[in-house]
Amino acid sequence: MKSSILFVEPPRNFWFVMGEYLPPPSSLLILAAYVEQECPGVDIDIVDCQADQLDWQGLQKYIESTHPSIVLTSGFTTNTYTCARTCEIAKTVSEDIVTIVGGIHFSFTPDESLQSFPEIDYIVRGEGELTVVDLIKTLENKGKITAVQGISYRKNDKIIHNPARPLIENLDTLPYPAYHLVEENLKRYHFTMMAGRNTRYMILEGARGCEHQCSFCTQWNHWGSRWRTKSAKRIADEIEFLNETYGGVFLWLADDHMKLSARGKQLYEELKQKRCKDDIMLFFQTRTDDIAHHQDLIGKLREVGTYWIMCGVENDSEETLKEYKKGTKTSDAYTAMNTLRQNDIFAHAMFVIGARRDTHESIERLRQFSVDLAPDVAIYTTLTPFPGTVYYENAKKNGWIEDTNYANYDMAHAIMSTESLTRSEVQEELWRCYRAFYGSVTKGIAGVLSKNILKRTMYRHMAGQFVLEKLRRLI
Ligand code: B12
Ligand code: SF4
Repeated sequence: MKSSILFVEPPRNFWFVMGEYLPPPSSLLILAAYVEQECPGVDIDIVDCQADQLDWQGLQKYIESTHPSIVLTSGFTTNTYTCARTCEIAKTVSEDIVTIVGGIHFSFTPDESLQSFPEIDYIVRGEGELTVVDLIKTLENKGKITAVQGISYRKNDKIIHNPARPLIENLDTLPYPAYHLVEENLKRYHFTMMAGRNTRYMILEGARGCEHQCSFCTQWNHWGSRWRTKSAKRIADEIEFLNETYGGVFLWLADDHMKLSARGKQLYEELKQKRCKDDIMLFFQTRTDDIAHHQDLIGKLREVGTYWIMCGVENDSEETLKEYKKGTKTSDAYTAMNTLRQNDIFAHAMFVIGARRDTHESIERLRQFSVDLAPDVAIYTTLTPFPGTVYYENAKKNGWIEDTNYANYDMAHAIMSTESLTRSEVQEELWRCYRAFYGSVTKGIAGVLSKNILKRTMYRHMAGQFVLEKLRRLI
């Protein structure tokens, strides 16, 4: 019998730091497109509980009324419990519904997750496309589950991990994300603080993984320490498709690392030929050294719609950067921020506090550094031991993890103390960081009165009671 498949984006808490937004469920759209291509005849549906404003009860009713044979969901660490609850609800509706989860968190915790959540039938580890199609077909044909590479599951109360599946070599073979399955929600997706309430927000993917190995990051490990990219032509075509077919304007490139060195020039050449370059607002993230070493490309990418770039500056201390295995220098951060500003691109810097040797004084130095660096947007985060990171292994071994509630692994909650600061002091330091950057009277007034409407919106959001007050309440 043909399967009917339901991809579920469950009800979730949003990340209050970045204000009001509603993202398209990108991981599910990317997977669904491949399933649709490879499993003709299979009935595929996506329910996005955020966009449809469904709570848990609403989701249950939806599953009851649609009778899927397989329910699939995706999440990273902070979303662990919402994924488990989705599977639990599916099993409440019918024990016969097969539940499948995937994504970074479950890939790194298959034993723990299968033990903690009996409602999960299968975990797809690592890259999802080939594995999930293989699993769906095997379930349909009552084939051998033991032969499906890349999955973990329970059998007779034992947890089985089938061997890993090799990665896809040519990412151009993947279809465009299946936005047609959520077409009625497209008008609802937005990221107010970054692009305005009425600007259509879509996510696409140009590359997977990273060749660097930062100790707090899951991404290089999840993607086998490799950086694979689609061709520049394919990325430009995908951007054009999303813009012309669906009116996508604020386009977020999900790539872990943009790697201008490898494809910045080619992407410029490709986008230069597209009409949509004047309509799009392209966002991507890259390293400070990538910008510092390719300053010439930044102006060019601005010409073809690049509008906002996020960089992991992380810290001012060269020693801490070494501990994080970041491989960048503070001088790269200055060059990167200056280059972005000179080219009229929103300069977004990420900082991390809470390293083992952090003290009140070292965090104060980081605050001063970040103010001096003067990005347009500064986001401060707490060092979070995500499963799959080198930091997690160290922290677990040394007993540093004080909060094991994954819902708090959102980089805004302090999870660990440092050698000299308690967890609550780290939390307070985080609040001080935001207060120093956004709360200063002169800066705040300049921001709130800025000619740039988005800068105004952002400063109102950050400096207004909302973010600072919420962060204060976490102390
Ligand atoms: C876009 C994005 C967002 C968007 C929303 C994304 C969304 N659709 O919900 C926004 C900006 C809102 C966001 C918010 C946050 N994000 Co975010 N985000 C991303 C980003 C850049 C891209 C996500 C994406 O579409 N990836 C592309 C897909 C295809 O990759 P994938 O999810 O890994 O999926 C593949 C496999 O893992 C597998 N798979 C995945 N799910 C499933 C499910 C099934 C059933 C199967 C079979 C397979 C499978 O198959 C897929 C294809 O091969 C990622 C980084 C990244 N490159 O992934 C960070 C990332 C996921 N975010 C992260 C974090 C920490 C957050 C926040 C907590 C805080 C923050 N600092 O931003 C908040 C949390 C919000 C919330 N409560 O959910 C971290 C997660 C770390 C971790 N290990 O938990 C990441 C990895 C960034 C990073 N470098 O650290 N995020
Ligand atoms: S933090 Fe950035 S540079 Fe470091 S490994 Fe992760 S994706 Fe790569």
